[in-house]
Amino acid sequence: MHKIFSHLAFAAALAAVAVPASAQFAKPEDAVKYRQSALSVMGTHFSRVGAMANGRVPFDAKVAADNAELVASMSKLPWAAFGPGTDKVGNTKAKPEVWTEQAKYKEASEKMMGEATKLAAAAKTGNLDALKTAFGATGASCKACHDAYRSQ
Ligand code: ASC
Repeated sequence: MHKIFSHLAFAAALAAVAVPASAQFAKPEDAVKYRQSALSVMGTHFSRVGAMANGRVPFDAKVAADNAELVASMSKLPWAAFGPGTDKVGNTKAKPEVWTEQAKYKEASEKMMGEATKLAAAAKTGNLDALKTAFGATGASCKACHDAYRSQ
């Protein structure tokens, strides 16, 4: 009996590893909600960095670094939720090109993750000019992806 359970547990573990990222969501709607939520949280923290980069709030190196770190972490999350079958779901603004131009789309997402990582590194230096430069580059990578892959 015990042995059967351990076999079952092993089979379940193998299945979990083999399941593609897109199938980690119970419903396609859940994937859309997840990616929109991740992008929204990322945007919130990016805006807090931007407020300092643009001089709207006083520069606080610790706050900038904490927020930039969150941007870099959050930037890794949305992509697994753009799986097959999540293209015409709910209120998604994702364009068909996400799925028809997979290589270019992946490149754009990787560009954004790279810029977000650089933003976190720049914020850690405590140098406001470095933060401004990295903020601009990160924002441009957000915009490039939105222009190509998000409808108005
Ligand atoms: C933000 C945000 C984006 C980007 C983009 C940059 O703060 O939420 O999507 O910056 O607007 O152009």
